[in-house]
Amino acid sequence: MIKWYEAIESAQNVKELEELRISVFGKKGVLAEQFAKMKSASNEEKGAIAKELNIHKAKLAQLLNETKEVLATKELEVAMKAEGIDVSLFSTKGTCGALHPVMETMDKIVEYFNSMNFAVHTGPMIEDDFHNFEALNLPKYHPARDMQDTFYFKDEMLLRTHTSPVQIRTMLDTKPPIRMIAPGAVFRRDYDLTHTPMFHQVEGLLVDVDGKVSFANLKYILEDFLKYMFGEVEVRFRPSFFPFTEPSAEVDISCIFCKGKGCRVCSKTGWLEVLGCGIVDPNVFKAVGYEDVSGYAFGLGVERFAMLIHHIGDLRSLFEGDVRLLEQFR
Ligand code: 2NM
Repeated sequence: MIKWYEAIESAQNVKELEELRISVFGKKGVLAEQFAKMKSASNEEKGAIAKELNIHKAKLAQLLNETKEVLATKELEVAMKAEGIDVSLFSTKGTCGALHPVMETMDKIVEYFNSMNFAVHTGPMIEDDFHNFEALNLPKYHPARDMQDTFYFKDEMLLRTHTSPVQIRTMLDTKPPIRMIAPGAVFRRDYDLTHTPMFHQVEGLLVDVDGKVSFANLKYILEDFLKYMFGEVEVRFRPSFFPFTEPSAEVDISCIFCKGKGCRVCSKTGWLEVLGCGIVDPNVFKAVGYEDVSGYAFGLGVERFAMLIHHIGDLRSLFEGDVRLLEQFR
């Protein structure tokens, strides 16, 4: 019997111990065997053997339980060390999102015009013909409508091709004076190296009630804005045409890559086109019922600004949703 005590005491793990338990207490175990032998003993001996065996039985059971507790605790500790998480450990590399460069650029543009007391207005992306075209001095069959390729639904509903319908809605809702910008997504049927069917614009509108809002006012704020966005650049205004403004201009900055010397980005011209603007056409004010007012308006593409600011060569990389682009802007 002594050897079983020793075996239990020297067991290395719970599994080994369980095998020993079966060898001692099992149906064909040592105790069962000893109790069976007892049957052939004399009646006088039986009592003494039974007493001794029962003492062994109780002692072995206690030893098994105690040993099991010790071994199980040891095994748990080992498992916890191996599988556990050290919550006090500092993380060296984590995954983390980032603000998309287009949105970051939009925020910076909005921040500038907020500082100049322009309110932010938004409106629906699904628009009707009146707000997107008619009120903007683009009557049906006007050749200028060909300037945009439009996504149409039925019943003259469409995806807005610019954020100007927000200006129209704001003018219809509120009395002048107005100082507002409309940032948001716009949609055109166009897809190539420099065009995506969805992109973002910020358009601005200022309307005043007395005196004339001048082109000089417009020129001042846009020059100030472009220097805020791009640093010390030259700004030039080129006469242009938009149905909703008269006179109209396109605005260039001196190339921020070659400082105006001429390079691939500016097609050797030394200039980068960044804005469109003008004095609001009287027909636009007529469409919203405004009288005796004057104003200026402007519009820009946010993706183009983001690409210039961050030296992003391919417009489409802004729309692929690849985290490797965003990781560079964390
Ligand atoms: C541009 C260029 C010039 C413009 C005009 C208006 C409105 F609604 F007031 F007539 N909103 N935006 C405008 C003018 C937009 O984007 C290149």
